Amino acid sequence: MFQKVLIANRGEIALRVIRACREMGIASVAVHSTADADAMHVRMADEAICIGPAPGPKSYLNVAAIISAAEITGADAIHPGYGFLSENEGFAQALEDHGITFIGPTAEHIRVMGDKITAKDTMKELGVPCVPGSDGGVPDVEAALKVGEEAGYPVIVKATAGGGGRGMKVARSAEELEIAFRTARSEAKNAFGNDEVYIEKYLTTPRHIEIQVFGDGKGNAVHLGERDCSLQRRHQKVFEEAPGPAISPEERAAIGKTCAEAVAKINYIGAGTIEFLYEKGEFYFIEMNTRLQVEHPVTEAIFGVDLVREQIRVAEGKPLSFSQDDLEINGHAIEVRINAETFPDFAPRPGKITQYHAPGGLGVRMDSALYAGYSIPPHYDSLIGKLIVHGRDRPEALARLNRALGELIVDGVETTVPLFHALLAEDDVHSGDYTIHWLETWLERLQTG
Ligand code: MV4
Repeated sequence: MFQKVLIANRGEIALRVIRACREMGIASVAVHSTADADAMHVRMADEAICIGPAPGPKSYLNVAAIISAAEITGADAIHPGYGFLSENEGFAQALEDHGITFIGPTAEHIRVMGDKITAKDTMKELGVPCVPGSDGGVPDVEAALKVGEEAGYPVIVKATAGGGGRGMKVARSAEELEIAFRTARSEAKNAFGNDEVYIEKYLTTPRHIEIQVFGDGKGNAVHLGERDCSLQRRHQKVFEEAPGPAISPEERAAIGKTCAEAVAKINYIGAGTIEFLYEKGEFYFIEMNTRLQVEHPVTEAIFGVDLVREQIRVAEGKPLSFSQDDLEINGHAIEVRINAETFPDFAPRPGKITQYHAPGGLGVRMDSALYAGYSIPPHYDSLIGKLIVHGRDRPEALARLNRALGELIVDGVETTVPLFHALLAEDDVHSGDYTIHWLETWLERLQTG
């Protein structure tokens, strides 16, 4: 049992973890930068400790300062939230070395999945369907052209140290591939200090479907279905839902089973997300995220489980509180990410919140660390809240989203709420008929009139 958990994060996700701790009778420690002294997570935690100046690398990414804070406050474990140190192998290892529990997977699993080639090799070995392409890293242009020839164009060159859309180049012909290969290499060298790249067949019209998995670290694992996160801009998701409107119960059961068995086999512990491209009825693995994701609440809504509580339980060495057979989907959930940004150009707009009112009522959850009088600092990402709605079916969830957006008041800064009102006026959003390219194409059309 943990007596005290330190949360190495800020904003809404820090509140999310503090809430789970409180329900479990565990004391919480907030850490914060000097810019966040007045932040809600500092107020809501049982204790708070300043770990450094405003810039992320000096505070929320400062491993030594965070471990010192855990030692000073006597925390047994650290929850990393998402972003920051959540998928940092060195941090997980450092905690292990200091006898502090990392609430997440092992350093080894973070390492394997962080390198996209070893992740894909591992998944292939475990029977998870992958995108056809090179067998591991591609050493030179000649080898690249051979892969292009065999897979057929278009292909995509990806950096093994990349992920989340960083370090990718599409090539539509052998001529383009020569250039794409060289640029991808040199950009990867510059960005990640690792120039290894691999090549895949480029899928032109896929959906982004991700499977939520959960392991106990002792060879048992379950899946909690999929989320459809196809509506995104520049690799930033804006609208996520569960279940996926394009996925049948049979497809869900089959890919879910494959994923749960895969992570069980490697003794995976905690929450994980296996990302796929989905096209013409087939799933193709692309990456695995070894953290709790921003959009986890849509899965919580339809399954009625607390994923952070389960993360803490398995980190304590306890079993999951449910089995696969206990997990049944109830209705439909949608999350929209509300950013302090202009619409339609998405320029960040930090500033002082003069009024704030969260929507409520049946099937509405607002995860946010905002309050009236709070000043959004300019140093961090612009997510200021997640609105999650749950209904008996997709049309009910969409109607509830529209209603809840109408109740939300955020004054003092611009937000992306107008984006969601505009999206809710689109037939394609109501039919669920979109690919990963829909949103950017739609935004281009908006901008050019
Ligand atoms: C792809 C792809 C098409 N074919 N791989 C982008 C993020 C990274 N996780 C993988 N990405 C893609 N990989 C193949 N073989 C298209 C994308 C992609 C994408 C994927 C998911 C969500 C949004 C996307 C937007 C552009 C490209």
